[in-house]
Amino acid sequence: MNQNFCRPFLLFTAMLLTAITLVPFPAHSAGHKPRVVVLATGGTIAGSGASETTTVGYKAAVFSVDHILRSVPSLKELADVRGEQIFQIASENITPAHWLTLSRRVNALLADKEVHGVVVTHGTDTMEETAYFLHLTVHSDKPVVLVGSMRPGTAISADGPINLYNAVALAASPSGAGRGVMVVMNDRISSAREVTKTNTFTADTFKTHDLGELGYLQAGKPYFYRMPVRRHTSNSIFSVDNRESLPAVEILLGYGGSGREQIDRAVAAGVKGIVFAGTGNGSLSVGALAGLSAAAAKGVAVVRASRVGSGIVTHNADIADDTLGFCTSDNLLPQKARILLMLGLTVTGAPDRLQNLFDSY
Ligand code: DAS
Repeated sequence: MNQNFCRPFLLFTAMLLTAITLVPFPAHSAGHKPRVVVLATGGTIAGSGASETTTVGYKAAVFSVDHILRSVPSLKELADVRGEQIFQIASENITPAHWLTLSRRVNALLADKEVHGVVVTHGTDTMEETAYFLHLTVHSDKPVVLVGSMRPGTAISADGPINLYNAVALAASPSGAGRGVMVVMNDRISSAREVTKTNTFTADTFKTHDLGELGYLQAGKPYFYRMPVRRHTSNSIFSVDNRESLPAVEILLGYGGSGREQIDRAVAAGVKGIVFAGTGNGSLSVGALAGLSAAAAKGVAVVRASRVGSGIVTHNADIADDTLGFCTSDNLLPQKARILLMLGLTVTGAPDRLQNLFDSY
């Protein structure tokens, strides 16, 4: 091949190969809908009531994932959806062992380049905890969306179908990537880090105090206005690989008259960490301070949180946290602080390194 022809041809070929490698191919080949996997764990969204007016006193975790998917035929307009029944439980019965299994399955599914996103159907009682555990242990930027319902599918105005439709729409959308694990309920998109259940029975129960939701879903389209700031998913150091259990961490509550008895009992039971949901700014009674100081001296990780529901627990303000070896939860709710502490204890027991985790996740 003569030199005059060879050089331009090689240059063109090199440019073409570069272009092909730089163009991000979608997780689904052109012309096909994004692939979304729905992992079903149970809850009210799979629940069944005695009549169409039974909105409390129904049985959770009855219907299969295939039954739930069939109840929303328009899902197939959004995505290529398939379901897996990973558990079938009311979520008050979820355990760290379930979280480990679920996180490993989500990571395995998202490692498949054909899978665009994952939806987890879940009971509402502990959805905020499962969502946060996945927020800290799923190592992918692809959308992971938790969804449930406050009324069983057998009830009039059941909220499960529209919540599931919205969740699949978000998991199938390009804009759902890179925002960490999200909770979709009642047309709102919330971040796993802050969202919490605030009412025992109403459809609008999931709220994010103070800091607000990430956005909305309307007619199957996500609208975003926020990005999570703290570390999560691909930027998280926590791994569940080869882990069959997590360190035991208890949540204790401060109240009028609370002393050290509950703390001493937890230490005697062998806990590795205590999240103490104190009054106000994580305040401790004299007895609780004595009990937690003794616990920290024995090597139990202590995190001061607050029962208040929003705001920052201030480090080294009224209590000499560094001197006592205490951590503070920043603005994490106690049930979220427990999850971060359980995972933190898989990498360190040093209070200063644990505090760095509470300051960055
Ligand atoms: N028991 C509740 C649960 O499974 C029902 C629900 O709200 O999903 O969390």
